[in-house]
Amino acid sequence: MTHKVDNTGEANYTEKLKKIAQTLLDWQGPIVIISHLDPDGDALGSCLAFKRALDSLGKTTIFAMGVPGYLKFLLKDNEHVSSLESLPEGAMLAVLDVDLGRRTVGAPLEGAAFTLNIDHHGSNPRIGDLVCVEPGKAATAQIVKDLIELMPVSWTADIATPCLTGILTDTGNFKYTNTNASVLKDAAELIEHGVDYGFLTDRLQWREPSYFQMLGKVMATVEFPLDGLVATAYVTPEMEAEVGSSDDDSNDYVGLIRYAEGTKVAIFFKSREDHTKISVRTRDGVSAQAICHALGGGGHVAAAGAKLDLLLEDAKKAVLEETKKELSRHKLL
Ligand SMILES: [Mn+2]
Repeated sequence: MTHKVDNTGEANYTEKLKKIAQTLLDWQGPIVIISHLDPDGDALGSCLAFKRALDSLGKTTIFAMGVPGYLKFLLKDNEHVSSLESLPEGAMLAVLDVDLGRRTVGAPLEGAAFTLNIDHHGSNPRIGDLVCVEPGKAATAQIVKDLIELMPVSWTADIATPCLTGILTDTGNFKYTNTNASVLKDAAELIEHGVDYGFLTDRLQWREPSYFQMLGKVMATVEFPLDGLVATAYVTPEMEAEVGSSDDDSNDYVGLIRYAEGTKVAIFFKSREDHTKISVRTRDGVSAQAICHALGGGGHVAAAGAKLDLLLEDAKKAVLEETKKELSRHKLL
């Protein structure tokens, strides 16, 4: 991979996107499209809209992602491969919704003739030949929409649907505080491009019946430590084995417990054999990013995550310690 850092900045977002659009239009080789570990609706939606737009221009694209079951309905046959062993000769590598770092999956970064990175995470280190990071956007799919509009692409429902999926996912169906007028305007325009909105929002909520059995078990673990300012819940492999539930990150338990009245921080622990993953949600300026960054993870102010090389009980202690610091910083404790 190239270790070039794109220092041209975000001074002019549209100029940067125009440069990306022209580079894509001029590119004659294959374009490999990948995203992050545990892909969500924005990872898939951004990549798929980007791919379909480029395909409509006659470009050769390869989309590599291990798509979780609940999102597979968005894909057509033979539209993706789960992963690539190596990049084809002369390929551009397009990395969406994540930086060119350790959480990138789908294909190796080595051997790319050119690297393109489009993302909305402020913590992105801007590595790559051409990088557009716009933290002001609620979803990478919004950036992809702006990019598509700078290319001679005719919008279709097939392109607009995954694009809107990314926006829906990263705004929690327009519930999170990152929902603003530009998000709703982009969504409205995508619906005008033919998205079957009623179908899409319904279908995106479908979960396997085992999810609802697991929900009961997870909710039985809820606790409210640190003077009730924090809501926690967890899942263990034993609980999953009992209901035969799959681990595909579709289970937004943290999104449910974050609505416990009086809480500023919600933390969900996913216990694994030799590590624990956490998802953190916050409100009122308390930073999930600060909590997770201190633990080796990252994300946004209101939503972040980390992977800790600790078992559940030790992970709980470590995370609550960082949470306590962050709450103290805001004079809430
Ligand atoms: Mn995203």
